[in-house]
Amino acid sequence: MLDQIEAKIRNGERIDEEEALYLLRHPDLNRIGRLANDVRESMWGRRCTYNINRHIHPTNVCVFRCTFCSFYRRPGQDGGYLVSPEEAVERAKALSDLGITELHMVGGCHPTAKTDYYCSLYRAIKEELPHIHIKSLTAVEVAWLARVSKQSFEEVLVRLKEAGLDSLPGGGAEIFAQRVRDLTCGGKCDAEEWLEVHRVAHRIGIPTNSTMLYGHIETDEEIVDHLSQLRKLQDETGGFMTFIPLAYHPENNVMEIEEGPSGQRSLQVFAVSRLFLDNIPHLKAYWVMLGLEIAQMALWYGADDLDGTVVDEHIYHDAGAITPDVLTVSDLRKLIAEAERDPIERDTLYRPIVRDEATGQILEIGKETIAS
Ligand code: V47
Repeated sequence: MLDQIEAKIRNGERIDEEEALYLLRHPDLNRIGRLANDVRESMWGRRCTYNINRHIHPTNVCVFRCTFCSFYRRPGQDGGYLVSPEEAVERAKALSDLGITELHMVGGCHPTAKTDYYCSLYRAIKEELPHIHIKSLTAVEVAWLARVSKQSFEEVLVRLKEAGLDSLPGGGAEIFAQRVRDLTCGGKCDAEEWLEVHRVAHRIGIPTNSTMLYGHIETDEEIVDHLSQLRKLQDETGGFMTFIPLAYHPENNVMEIEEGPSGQRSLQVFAVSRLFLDNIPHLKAYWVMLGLEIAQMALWYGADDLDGTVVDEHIYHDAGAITPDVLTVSDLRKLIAEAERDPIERDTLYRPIVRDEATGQILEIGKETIAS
């Protein structure tokens, strides 16, 4: 069967769910990786993009109790916070001389922070730093805002976009299967709502990312079902820029799983994702979760992008990630070059960025998204 699947892929034909499942379970990881790498190279050659970004978590207070989450505080619990727009601007400004092009802002579903709060946050940031791309709010947070603000997804997203929101990150997707959601994140938005938020975002011109949290209680079938639902929506809208498999981190939470996924499993998930998601242009290796070594290897198993310089990340570091909490641009470039790939800085929309080597100032942002 592997020969047949390989022939199909080399012919440019789409593989189906059963074939993806077969690849996910096949012991010959290197052959599957080779195939994924050939697909990746046919799209991107030797290029590996990265971006210069910073994370801000506007709040860690959350009404939901996801068992894998080590980051949230219950409403009223010690240690909970809600960042003011002024504080967010100060934090972003403190790092803007490092050349960041993107702010990645996600957090908890706060009981009282409504759409207005996020609009003020984005307006304050854009007023001081108009060139910064704001990638913010997972679909779960958008669905929550719609609920507490008593607005439709579209109303919420239109207002946020007018205030400065540029794109949505891919978080909150976890695993779409309701069995897993009931056991890990019951109550928060389900697959249908997650997909609907992204569908609406795409329709009104907000590009988005997609993720999958793997390596905990999910089955292989549930992984393939997750990929399949993303592929279907992408066929419909074309609005996903990238897919990011997120490796589960086991510490400081109530999920009774002692270990995250092995390196072998992570590389197989990357390779199958590249082969199955033939309509999502980019596959991102998020080094914070994968660890630097597996992230570097993933560049040979389908990934074409390494995120990012990432300062001040808490969701995974609170869950026990032992990766550094910042990589400099030269660290990132070295990691990519050591893997025999060509490092290219990009903005959030995957447009190549050219900088003055001496000053670090941006000289040019490519007009076109890096396209296959
Ligand atoms: O949805 C939470 C995950 C996600 C744990 O779009 C955990 O560019 C592992 O989606 N172990 C949020 N994962 C982060 C996210 C993301 C990250 C980087 C880039 C982008 C992008 C998006 O973090 C959550 C959840 O799936 N998460 N807890 C944990 N213990």
